[in-house]
Amino acid sequence: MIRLHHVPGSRSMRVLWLLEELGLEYELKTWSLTDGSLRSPEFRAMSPAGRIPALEIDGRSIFESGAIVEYLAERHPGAGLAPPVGEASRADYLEWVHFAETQANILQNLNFHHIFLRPVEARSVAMTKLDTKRLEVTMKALEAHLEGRDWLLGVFSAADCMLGFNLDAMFRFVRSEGFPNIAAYRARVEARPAYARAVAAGGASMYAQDFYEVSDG
Ligand SMILES: N[C@@H](CCC(=O)N[C@@H](CS)C(=O)NCC(=O)O)C(=O)O
Repeated sequence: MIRLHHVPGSRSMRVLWLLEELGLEYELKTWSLTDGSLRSPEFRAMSPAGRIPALEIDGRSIFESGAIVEYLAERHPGAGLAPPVGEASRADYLEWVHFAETQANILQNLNFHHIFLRPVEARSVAMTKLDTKRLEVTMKALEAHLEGRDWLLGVFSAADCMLGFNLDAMFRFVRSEGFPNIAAYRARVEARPAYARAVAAGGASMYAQDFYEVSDG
């Protein structure tokens, strides 16, 4: 039995998408980010920081989306979604798996700045501008890396499941002009049948606006 602990539009989408790419059977248990249930002993037994996702698999639970994605890809070597240990492209793969989380942390900050933090007066324009700049730096790096590549490693890999999750958020905080390679990459992600199945099963984006301007306060 594989059970994914999930919140729509959250990092559990990475795992859900990879489960679909691998053609595995799974159950979804959906939680809320706002009702306090992630702080419950039941959930913290699976994910000690009270964060989504957690995956029940092989008689235990695993937390941290990157760890889960790496574990699943390695558990199914025949799918070819992770370069084997010792192969040259393994370092590239690990870099992009972890880069995705660096970028997701900035996106998470921007979600707080623009959407979640209450009261609104508690939001900081300076921090919002700083995080928007920091996001732009990661997007420029990604844009340059995708030049001449369809996927992060050239061929599709589990690193794309890690980074592909971020795509829904990126252009809500930084305008898409100047990022044609990222826009084309996003179209390739959305055209994958497994991605479409994951979105259908897991619920769509949490964003109510296409773009969030940085207000001058
Ligand atoms: N590095 C962790 C981050 C997990 C994380 O922050 N998840 C968010 C949802 S995308 C969450 O559970 N937030 C609840 C909270 O911060 O209380 C991972 O990749 O799994």
